[in-house]
This record gives sequence, structure tokens and C-alpha cells, in this order.
Amino acid sequence: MNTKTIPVGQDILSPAKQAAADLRADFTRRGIFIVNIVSSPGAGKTSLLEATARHWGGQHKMSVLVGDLATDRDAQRLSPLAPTVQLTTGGACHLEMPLIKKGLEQLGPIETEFLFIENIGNLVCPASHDLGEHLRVVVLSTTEGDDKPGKYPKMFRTSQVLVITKTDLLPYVPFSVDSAVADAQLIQPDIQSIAVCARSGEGIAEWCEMLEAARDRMVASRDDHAAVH
Ligand SMILES: Nc1nc2c(ncn2[C@@H]2O[C@H](COP(=O)(O)OP(=O)(O)O)[C@@H](O)[C@H]2O)c(=O)[nH]1
Ligand SMILES: [Mg+2]
Repeated sequence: MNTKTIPVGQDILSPAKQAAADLRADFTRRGIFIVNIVSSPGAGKTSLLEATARHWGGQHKMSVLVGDLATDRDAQRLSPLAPTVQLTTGGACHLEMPLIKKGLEQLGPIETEFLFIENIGNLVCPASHDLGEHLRVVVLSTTEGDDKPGKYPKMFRTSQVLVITKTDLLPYVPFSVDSAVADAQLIQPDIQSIAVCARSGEGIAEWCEMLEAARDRMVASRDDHAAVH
């Protein structure tokens, strides 16, 4: 039997992966940095976004797509601070590209530097879905235990930044920031970590500076690429 080899020459992406790659490319061109925030429920994602918006105070423009199974409670919290659209999945445990696209349509033509996607509270399913983000940030609160990175390895392996929240509770809970970071680094040696407290504002300036630097790098690499071509 004759066999025929067909050289494809490129990765054949699934439609969802292709949609995510297209969104990332489009937003890179427009200078909009997409941050996908993942965590278990109640780790402090919305509080972190509230603190971010307050810290920037309009100095850097941000918009938010916020996902939940039900209710628009998070959008109600964030809307006074930044253009926000609530995405409700009606039960699905993670966000996917079609809902992100609907949310972007609802957001309308945005002039923004940062688009935050607050994912559904869940340390499992969201790990498998690229939403076109430039940066994936996993949030772990001090009340969840410092052993979680090793127990949910895919989420930490696919994230570039670990934000440890609720540092004000450290005196009351058995949680070591160093142990949590070391556990995450076993899985993802390059993971960058920041400890914050949304209530007191501790670490929020550092978190915002990290975001600004990451966006600057994206814009610089886009411009270098454009200059070469
Ligand atoms: N003590 C303390 N509580 C916090 C902090 N950040 C968030 N919380 C509380 O943690 C709970 C869940 O926060 P939320 O932002 O809704 O988490 P999300 O479900 O991940 O979006 C709320 O009751 C917040 O007030 C913090 O820095 N310190
Ligand atoms: Mg929330």
C-alpha cells in the first residue's frame, strides 16, 4: 500500500485555540494587555481588582469581564470603578472563548490598556482554556493552605504569576508564604510571586507595577516585531 505524507508545516489549532490566538494578536496590536485571573471561589479576585482600580485611580485604564455561575454581584462591585461586563455561565465551571467574545461585544469599543478576565472560581477546569490572555495569574489566599499548588498542578503550571492574598490573616492561619511559593516553583520554576492584602493595600503597588512592566514589554516586543517586518 502506498502511503502519502502531507506536510502541514504548521500547528493545526482547534477552533477555540485559534480564536484565543486571534484575540491575543488583535489586542497586542491595539496595546491592550489581557490578564486572566484564576483561583478557587473566594480567594479574593474581585477584591484584588477593586484594589487595582483604586490604586491606579484612572492613571491606567482597565476594563473587566467577570465570570460567575449566577448573579451579577461582582459586576455590581466593579462597575463603579471600571467598565465591567458580567458573564454568567449558568453552571459551567470555566469561561470559554464564545462567552468572552459576547462580553467584548457588550463592553463595546473600549479604550483601555488592561482587560482583566476574572474567571470562574475553580482551580481545575479554567486551567485548560486559553482565553487569549497575555498573562495568567493564579490567586491563592492565606486561608486555603500553602499546600495547594502541588495539589492543583495544572493551574500553577499554566500561570506566570502567583498572587498570595489576605496577608492580614497570616498571624491567624497556618500558612507560610515561602512554602506556598516553593511548592509552586516545584511545578513552575519561573512563576513570579507577589503577596498582597486588598484590605490594607499592602503589595498592591508592587502588583500594579508588575502589570505595567508586563504590558510595556508586550508593547515593546510588538513594536520591535513591526520594525523588523
Ligand atoms: N481579611 C481579608 N479578607 C479579604 C481580602 N481580600 C478579600 N477578602 C474577603 O474575601 C472574601 C472573598 O473575596 P472576593 O474578592 O469576593 O473573592 P473572589 O470570589 O475570588 O472574587 C470577601 O469576603 C472579601 O472581603 C483581604 O485582603 N483580607
Ligand atoms: Mg469574584
